Amino acid sequence: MTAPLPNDARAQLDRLYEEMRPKSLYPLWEVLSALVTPTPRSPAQAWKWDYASARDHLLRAGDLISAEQAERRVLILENPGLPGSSGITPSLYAGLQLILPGEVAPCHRHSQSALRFVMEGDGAYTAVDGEKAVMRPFDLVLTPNWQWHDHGNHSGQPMIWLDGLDIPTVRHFDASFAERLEAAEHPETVAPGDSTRRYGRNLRPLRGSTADRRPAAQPLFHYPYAEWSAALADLAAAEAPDPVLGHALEFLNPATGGPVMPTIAAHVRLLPAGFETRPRRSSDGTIYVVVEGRGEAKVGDEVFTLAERDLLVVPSWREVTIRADSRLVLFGYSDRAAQEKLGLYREAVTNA
Ligand code: GTQ
Repeated sequence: MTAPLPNDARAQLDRLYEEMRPKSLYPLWEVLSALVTPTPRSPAQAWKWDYASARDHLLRAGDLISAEQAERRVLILENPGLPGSSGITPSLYAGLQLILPGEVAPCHRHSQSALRFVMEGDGAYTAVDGEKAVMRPFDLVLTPNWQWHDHGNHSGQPMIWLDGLDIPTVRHFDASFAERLEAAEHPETVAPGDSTRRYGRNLRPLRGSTADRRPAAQPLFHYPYAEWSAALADLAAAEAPDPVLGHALEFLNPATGGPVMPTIAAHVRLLPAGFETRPRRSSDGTIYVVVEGRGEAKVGDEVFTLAERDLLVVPSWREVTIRADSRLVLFGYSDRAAQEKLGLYREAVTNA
């Protein structure tokens, strides 16, 4: 509502609202401007989690509860602007998962899609439909929706990774289904690394091959650090960085040429030492992991220093500038995959 009402009309309207309330009827004109905003007004806050501190708390939980007891032993990174939601943005979830040597996080599947980004440790695995991906630092591993997955650790060290899921999106649609496999571990269906060998180099099994075992729409689920970091470094050696993004590459689903999963897109960026991005906004609130280096992110009016393994969330449409004090490598994921399908995605570069 724009113009104020005469007092008697106001009083009569208030009486009308009171009478309507028990009938679950409400006046749009009182809330329209908050519902249909000219630009996004995310309740989420920009926030940074210091890895060392989160890790201490996670290891303490590791002394108190086993992965098997917990089903998933994870500390949720909940956005302080979204209390009680378990969301890091209104649409996405993030958590830090710990698997100790000898442990298994039991096999289950659910309608939520998940990615794992390894923070530390070497040699634990995620098995997807019985195929193990052996995980090394900064590898990306997917568990697309409704695929059986268990995690285990036969290495000698604790393993911690970031879980990124579309839990709030699935909740929004009231479309959550989940089930547990009776056995803790899915029987091995194929040798570890099978789908990376078949699909990981821009090739696929010749049609009709019985080895074409993965779902056609989601053949690849392991994107090793060794490969993506080499691609990014080659790019950085060959050309100048994009002024807005730096050197940036998106992880692809080879079946579609699009984002890695239906709801979630993931990418990596390399900012050379001394480089500063131009200010940018986008409608996809984004979660970042600092893979390498030091720098600073300015998000709206807030400044966050960035150090290795820090975790940062930038809400939708908050202006962000990133400065690299040394060579800075970032991993990021967002709901851009879903927004693009829905015709919602937008971005804007501010002229500095
Ligand atoms: O590993 O399947 O952080 O189902 C939250 C829910 C991890 C998992 C989470 C999950 C998982």
